Amino acid sequence: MNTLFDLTGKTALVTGSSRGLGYAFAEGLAQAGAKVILNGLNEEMLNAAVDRLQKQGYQAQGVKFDVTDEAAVITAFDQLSAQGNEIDILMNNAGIQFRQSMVELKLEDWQRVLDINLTGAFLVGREAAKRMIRCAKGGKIINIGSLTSQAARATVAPYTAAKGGIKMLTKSMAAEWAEFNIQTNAIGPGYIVTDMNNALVENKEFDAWVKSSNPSRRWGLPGELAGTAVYLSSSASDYVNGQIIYVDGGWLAVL
Ligand code: NAP
Ligand code: GCO
Repeated sequence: MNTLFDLTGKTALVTGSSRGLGYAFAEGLAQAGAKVILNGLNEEMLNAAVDRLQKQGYQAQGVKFDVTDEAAVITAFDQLSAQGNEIDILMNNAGIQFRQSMVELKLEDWQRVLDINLTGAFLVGREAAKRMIRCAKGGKIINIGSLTSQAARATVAPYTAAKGGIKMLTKSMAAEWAEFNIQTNAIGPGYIVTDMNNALVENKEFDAWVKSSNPSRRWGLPGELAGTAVYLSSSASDYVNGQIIYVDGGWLAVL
């Protein structure tokens, strides 16, 4: 049983892992034995994140690219491959939030959220799958959804549309790539304390709503999602495909 969750010898790319959930995912996969490739846009934050993991003795390196930039995604995978880093595990985690009522929402803001949160997962997932298929070693792809993959909240329409798309893109990836021994699943985090939600945590009414709306009566912490990431990255989930696992304190389970 203890080898079932062992990621020794695996190389994992986690997009958007300079901070927040992505960093927690990368740390968890590293603790399970994987070599982790971190990613982000802010080079200083990315290097600091890599440094923190290396100081803990983990195999970690950074690759800066914008998940919406098709050419940059391809170049990043080519560079990683040239270094001998074929990706066994991909976590499509990079994402942004934009909160505004739809009637006031500008098309450019709608598009930016969809580009990063949904199209970015397609672009990076496609590149990873192409190479996993070519290497014929199989692989694991984990997309990061949200409670909004299942239920909507007012003022976050582009984010909700993108995360609903992530759930269905996950099923599409499973439909097309399972035969190549690639398992594609998603994680749907509840309300977690990260930079994305700082304003919400500090808002007394919103904080009270989060605590009253989920039976665990609290926000989640990034490290509480790492175990699910390790499970979906490991042999323990070799017959799991197209699923979304909500790590939400029970939020979606109750009325
Ligand atoms: P966060 O703290 O704001 O971190 C976002 C990360 O994404 C950063 O590392 C950022 O890089 C990176 N990023 C943003 N745009 C990018 C791009 N175009 N290309 C590459 N990297 C990019 O967010 P978070 O809370 O950790 O969220 C991470 C993921 O979990 C997102 O997909 C989010 O939708 C999802 N999620 C979060 C929660 C929650 O409660 N926090 C719940 C459900 C789902 P830089 O640091 O360089 O800007
Ligand atoms: C918001 C939050 C949510 C959470 C998460 C919940 O504005 O409601 O940012 O979107 O981050 O996605 O699962």
